[in-house]
Amino acid sequence: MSDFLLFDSITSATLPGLDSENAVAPGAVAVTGSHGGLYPATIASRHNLHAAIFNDAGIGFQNAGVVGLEELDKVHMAAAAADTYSCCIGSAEDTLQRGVISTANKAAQKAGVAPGMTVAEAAGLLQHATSPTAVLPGVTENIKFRKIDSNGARVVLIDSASLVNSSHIDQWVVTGSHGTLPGGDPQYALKAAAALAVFNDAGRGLGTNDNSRLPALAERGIAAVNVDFKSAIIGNAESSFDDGVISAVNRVAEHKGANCGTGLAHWLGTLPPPNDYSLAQFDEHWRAVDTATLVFVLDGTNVLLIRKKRGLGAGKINGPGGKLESGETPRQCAIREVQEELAITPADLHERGELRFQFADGYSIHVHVYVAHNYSGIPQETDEAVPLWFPVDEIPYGEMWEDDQIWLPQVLNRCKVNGRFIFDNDRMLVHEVEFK
Ligand code: 6OG
Repeated sequence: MSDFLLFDSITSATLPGLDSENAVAPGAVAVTGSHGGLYPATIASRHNLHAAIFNDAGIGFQNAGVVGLEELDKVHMAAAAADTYSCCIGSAEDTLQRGVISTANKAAQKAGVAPGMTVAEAAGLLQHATSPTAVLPGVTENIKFRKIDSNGARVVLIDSASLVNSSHIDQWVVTGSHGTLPGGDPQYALKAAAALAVFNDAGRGLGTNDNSRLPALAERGIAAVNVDFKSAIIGNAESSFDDGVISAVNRVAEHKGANCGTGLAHWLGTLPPPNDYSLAQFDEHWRAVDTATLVFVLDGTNVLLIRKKRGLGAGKINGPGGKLESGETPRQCAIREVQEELAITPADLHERGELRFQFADGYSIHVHVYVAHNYSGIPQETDEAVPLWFPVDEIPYGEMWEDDQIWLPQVLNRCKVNGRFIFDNDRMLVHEVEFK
């Protein structure tokens, strides 16, 4: 039993009394496997620890492995860091047993902590350090997105791997975290089955090879690489993406052409982009491959649909409509398509919103929806479609695209729809729909 609180990662500091920002742990000295950057230091402060010991992660680019210690001096919290070559980053136990101090902040120095001292000795001294006088302001942990120009791939940038969640399945995830397994346990390599993951090599100290996330992720089929701690700021995913140079690769990444010494962003730009199942991709940069229309002709309580003979969704029941021709407005396209597919001309045409569809294979279509309250002519079968009338409360949704049941009832009820959908072939994966 140790007198100290041991956290393989300070991000999982959830001991009783320590799991809320207002909790007080008087005299509690934490020995952690985390690097001593800003985010871990802030968490230590906000859990009201008395003092803390981190791993210096090789100190690295812009001293990122120990900048948190200086920050903690602002609130007079004593903190020190162990030399990454003396113990395994990510293991609190090993840090306590084998760690040797490389860096101590002013408050820790006042308590007698000095470089060269064992972590065990330093932790004992820190119990008698003066108490912090305040708590550091919270840092908002960053999750950002980047698009790579050369292949259109979307990259998720997450400063701390502890924030990876199920929304990152199949994504490319660049983290600022060290590439060692917290607690040496392979199940903590990554919290979601990303398609690709990036870590910081944190100085390549002890445990880097034995306790690496990279082989653990290869077992799960996930391509993973580390970036050199001298090229990128540990704890900062943006820095890894912008400046990181690859320093270690797992076998899945190697198959995908990853090489030590290559810039991370350059390598990512050579890969086919991942499937993107996140609605965040419908941002101002999203452009559909095709623009198209859908028209629902109403006659009293009946709606005119078609059995589609060709084109996208052939065999399904849908409204008439189709892709815009060059120079055409959506309204002109809507009228022309109904004329071509059913030999009638729709009238009293009302715009009823827009639908954006992204398919997993990269195809996308932006559809303008119309309702027509009148028409001239008699609907006829053509090369493209078979006309079918249905009462509006008996629409055969089972034979239609999966999204229709979500928005068509409201559209026929005079609402305007704004919808975003991600499809994998015929299967709707994600959707978001608003009505006005
Ligand atoms: P042509 O291949 O006929 O243009 N469309 C969809 N309609 C619904 N209701 N749901 C979808 O979910 C759709 N994707 C495409 C728009 C394509 C036609 O197919 C419609 C156009 O009317 C994925 O030229």
